[in-house]
Amino acid sequence: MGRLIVVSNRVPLPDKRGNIPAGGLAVAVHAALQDKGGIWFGWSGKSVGANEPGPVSTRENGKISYVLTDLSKKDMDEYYSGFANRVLWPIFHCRLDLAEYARREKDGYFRVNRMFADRLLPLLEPDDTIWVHDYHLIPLAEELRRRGVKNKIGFFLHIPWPPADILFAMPIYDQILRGLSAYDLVGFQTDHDLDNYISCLIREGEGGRAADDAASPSSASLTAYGRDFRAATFAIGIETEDFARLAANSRRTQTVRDMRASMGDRALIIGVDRLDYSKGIPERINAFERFLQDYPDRQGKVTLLQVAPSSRSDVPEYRQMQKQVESLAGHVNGTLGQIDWTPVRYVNRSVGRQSLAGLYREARVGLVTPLRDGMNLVAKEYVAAQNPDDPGVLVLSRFAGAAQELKGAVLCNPHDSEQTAQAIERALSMSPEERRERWRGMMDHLLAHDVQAWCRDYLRALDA
Ligand code: ADQ
Repeated sequence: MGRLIVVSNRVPLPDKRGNIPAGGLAVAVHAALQDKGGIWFGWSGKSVGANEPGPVSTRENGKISYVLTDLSKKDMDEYYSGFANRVLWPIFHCRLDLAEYARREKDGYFRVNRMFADRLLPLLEPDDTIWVHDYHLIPLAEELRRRGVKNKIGFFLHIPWPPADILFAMPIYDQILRGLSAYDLVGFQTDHDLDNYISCLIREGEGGRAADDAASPSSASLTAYGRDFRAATFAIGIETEDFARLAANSRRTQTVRDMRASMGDRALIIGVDRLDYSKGIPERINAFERFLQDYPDRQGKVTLLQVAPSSRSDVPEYRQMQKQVESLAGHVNGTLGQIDWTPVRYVNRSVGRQSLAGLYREARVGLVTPLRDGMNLVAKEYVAAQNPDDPGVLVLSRFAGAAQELKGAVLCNPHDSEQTAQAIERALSMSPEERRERWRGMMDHLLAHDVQAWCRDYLRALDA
C-alpha cells in the first residue's frame, strides 16, 4: 500500500505542539497516517464569503499533511446543516418525521462533494489508498471515478444504515444508494446495517450478493450498478487500555472530588451524550421518573447526572431539544425532589476526558439509551472506566450498535419506560459477583477489539 488519504467532513488537527486531539478515532487514524504517510483532507470548520468556497490551506506534521478547505456560507447551510444533518441524519436514524428535504440543499450536498473531488484530485498519486468517512461524503467516490481515479477507495459509515422502507421515502435515495457502489469496500458498524444495505440493493432491483459470495452475515461480495465491490462490518472501538488508565487515575481530579462530596451515600446513574434526538435523552429522563415512581424506596437515594453539550445548534430541532430536556429535568426535580435531594442533574456542556472517565467510574449505572445509534462509544467508555473489583452496570438500549457486542449489559427498549425502569432497578440491585462477571466479559472484548484493531482490520480488508 502506498500513502493513505483520509477524507472526512471535519479534520481533527493536532495542537501547536503537535499533540493529537484525544478520543479514539482521531488517534487511531493518525497512527495509520503516521505509519504510511499521507493526507487528511476535509473542511476547516470555517465558512468564508457568501457563495464561493475559500482556498485550500495545508499544514504539515511529520509524515502527515492536513489539507483543509473553507466552505462558503451557502455551502455550509446547504451541504452540512441542510442535506447532511436535516435529511441524511434523521433518515438514517429512522426519523422520517424530522427529515426536511429541500432540492436546493440536496444540490449543495452534491456541489460540495464535487468540490472536494476537484480539490483532492491534484493531490493524488497512483498507489494511494483513499479512505472516506461518513454520511457527509457518500457521493465522493463516484465523483472521483468520474474524474478517472482508479485508486482503491474505501468508505466507512459511522451511523446506522436504515431499512429499505425508510430509505426509499427519501427523495433521491437512489443516488445515495448508487453512490456507495463506486467504493471498493463499504464498512458498516454492525451486521444489521450491512443486512439492511444489501436488502435495499435487492429491493431496488440493482444487485445483491455476487454468485461466489460466501453468505457471511459480516461480509459480502456484491455486484450492483454494474460494479463488483465488497461490504463488511467493522465495529468501531475505543482506546480501551488508555481510557481505563485515565479512569483509574481520576480519583483526585476536582470534578470527581466535588461529585463525591455532593453525593454522600447516594448512588450515581450517569448519562453522557451530545444533545441529539437520536440519543433518547427525554425518553431517558421519563424512564428515570418512572423508576422513582415504581420503586419509591429509591427516592432520595439515587441521582441521575445527565451531561449533554449542545450540538448542531443551527438546526432548529436541536435548539428545541435543549428546551425540552431542561423542562423535563425541571419537572422531575419539581415533582419528586426534596430540599436535600435533586433527582436529575443536567449539565449542558462538555467535560474534559479525565473528568469524564472519573465520573463514569463513580457511577453505579451507565444509562445509555439511544433510540438508534451507529455504535455509541459512551457505552464502551463506561465499561472501560470501571473499577475491576467493584464495577458498575451498563444499561444499554438494544438499538445501539454496541448492543451487538456488549453482551454483559442489561438491555432495554428506550421506548418502553416501564421496562427501562426495571432495567435500572435490576442494575442497582445486582450482586457484586454478577457485576464482576458481566464486566469481565465486556472488558475482555473491548481490549481485543479496540480502535487500533478497528483501523487495522479496515485497512487490511481494503488492501486485500
Ligand atoms: P456520536 O453520535 O458523536 O458519534 P458516540 O459514539 O457516543 O456518538 O461518541 C461520542 C463521543 O463524544 C464519546 O467519545 C464521548 O465521550 C464524547 N462525549 C459525548 N458527550 C460528551 C461530554 N459531555 N463531554 C465530553 N465528551 C463527550 C458518531 C455516531 C456513533 C458512533 C461514532 C463513532 O453517531 O454511533 O459510535 O460516531 O463511529
